[in-house]
Amino acid sequence: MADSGTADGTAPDRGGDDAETLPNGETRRWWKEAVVYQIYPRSFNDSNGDGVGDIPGIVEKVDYLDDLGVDVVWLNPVYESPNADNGYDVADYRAIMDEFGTMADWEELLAELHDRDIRLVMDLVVNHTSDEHEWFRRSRRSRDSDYRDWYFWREGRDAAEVPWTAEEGPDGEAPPNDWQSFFGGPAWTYDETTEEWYLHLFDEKQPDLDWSNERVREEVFDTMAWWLEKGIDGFRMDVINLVSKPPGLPPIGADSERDTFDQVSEGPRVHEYLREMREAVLSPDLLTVGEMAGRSLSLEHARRYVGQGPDGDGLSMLFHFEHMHLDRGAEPWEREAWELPELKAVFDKWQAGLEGAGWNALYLSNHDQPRTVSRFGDDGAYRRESATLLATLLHTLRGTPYVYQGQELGMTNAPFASLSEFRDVETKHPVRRAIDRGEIDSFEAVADAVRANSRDNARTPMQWSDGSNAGFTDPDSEPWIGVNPNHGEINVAAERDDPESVWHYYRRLIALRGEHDVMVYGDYDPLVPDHERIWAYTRTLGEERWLVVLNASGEPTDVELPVGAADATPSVVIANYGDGEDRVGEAVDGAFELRPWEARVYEL
Ligand code: TEU
Ligand code: CA
Repeated sequence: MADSGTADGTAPDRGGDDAETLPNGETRRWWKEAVVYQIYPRSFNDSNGDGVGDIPGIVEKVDYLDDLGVDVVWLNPVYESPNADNGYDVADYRAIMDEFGTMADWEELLAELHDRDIRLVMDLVVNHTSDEHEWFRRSRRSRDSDYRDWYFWREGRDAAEVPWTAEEGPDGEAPPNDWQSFFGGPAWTYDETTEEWYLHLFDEKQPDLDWSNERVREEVFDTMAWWLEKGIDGFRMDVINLVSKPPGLPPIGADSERDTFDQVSEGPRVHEYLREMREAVLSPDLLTVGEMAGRSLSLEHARRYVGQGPDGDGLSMLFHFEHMHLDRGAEPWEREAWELPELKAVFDKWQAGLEGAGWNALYLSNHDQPRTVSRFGDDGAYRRESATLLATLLHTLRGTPYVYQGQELGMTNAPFASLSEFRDVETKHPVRRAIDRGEIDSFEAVADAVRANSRDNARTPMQWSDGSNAGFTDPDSEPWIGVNPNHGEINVAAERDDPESVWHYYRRLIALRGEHDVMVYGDYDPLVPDHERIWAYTRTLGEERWLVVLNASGEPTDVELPVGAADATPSVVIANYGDGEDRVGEAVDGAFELRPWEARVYEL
């Protein structure tokens, strides 16, 4: 891998583009070979005992990241913010949030990471700002403010003439259209100063920027250039597929199957804006990952987002949400049943769909999602086995794996006992609203589903030790959100001492990626797609061929795989039962049995 910068925070050389081509036509890139570790700073490590994680706290753990072996850190927003949505409401793009530290702390973090060849990717949150951002403050002042058209201001509609209504706002007046905020309620808030409404797809403290205004785009690109100048290695782009609103902001309409996400994602100018961004500030040596929110992203749009040719937008990779929607209903208290073949089909579709066209970002969890092992595995009897099986999946698909803090320990969902224990707007607001409107009886009536869905599962503090507050903050301090009571068993200290732990298994997988091109670049070919328990596939690069076999169930399961192995008794690369030693010399070209949640990777 290329040198990743110097101790003074200088960016790695982005030089000319003479990237190597692999036997199957893939272009070698550092960000394809990397494993990304996502840090949610508020919940990672608190250095000063105020109960809130911070940047000096991350600096204290840089050696931890180095030991784990990750190549990149993606930092959730650390910019100045009133924290209506934990930093996703930015008040100043060029300043660090007081609670998290200073710009000098951030610079130290960058230098310490680069010193260990770990790169830093920052979150770019530019679909909206905070309502406390200077641009919005000015925009709000008068209808003829210079900043008025940086946001969406519209007059209300006559409530008697439109089918939608809102509780807030003057009598007889309805919002400009029927769009709904993703955090519940209308996507519009009435502002008395100028007697108009402004658009916010998320919280009312997150007004949407109007990207059709050229000055907005220039300001965004300048901000990006400013951070690149400081030496960062890329951006994770928050809901970047929502930045082009359809002209006229058309209502969705009553009988439609569409929701607000469908109405605003992949808008008419989104690719134009991203190509402009590419021209202005991006380069193929940066890691750029677009978050493509919603469930309606097509492969056709996806290929354009990550296309590296002149017609592509040039992003390195994207986050789609298809697997994240399998078990979730439309509301935080709604759940859907799902079967393994559906989950496999989502991955098969995206593995094949971007082949030759772009690169996948692979994730099973992040700060917006429940914990991986609780959701796709078994966080009870087979926690270790299922967490390591899911780790095997994450690292052996084609794409760049993203590990969310605590996932490397097999951290689980949390047993939130009442609505007051949640902190997230996406959980609290819609549930309160539904209770007030009589749509649900009480929190208790929907507790299981809300607990299973909530983003707060991912936001409980990182479990460093079995001590009080899990070592996240001082023993006497009050963490901003409760610590999961299972930290006595699940924590960094205990798992580092146990060679069989989830942590050690992650560490081995991460190291393996650095050693085997086939694991990174190899072609992906699914086997037994309809099998209800077994997930199996091969990866092929030139002469090299790997077989991955996963029993994604708590039952011992027989399988016969059509692998056509040249060598019937291949070697085991990695396995989650005793390192697979008991399987050496065992044939894979006939029927064989896997134990509950067993994962094996063979070199054929
Ligand atoms: O997320 C966008 C998004 O689609 C989620 O909020 C979505 O509601 C959730 O994944 C489904 O459970 C991004 C950020 O990651 C999130 O933290 C922010 O709240 C949001 O944008 C607004 O900036
Ligand atoms: Ca702190």
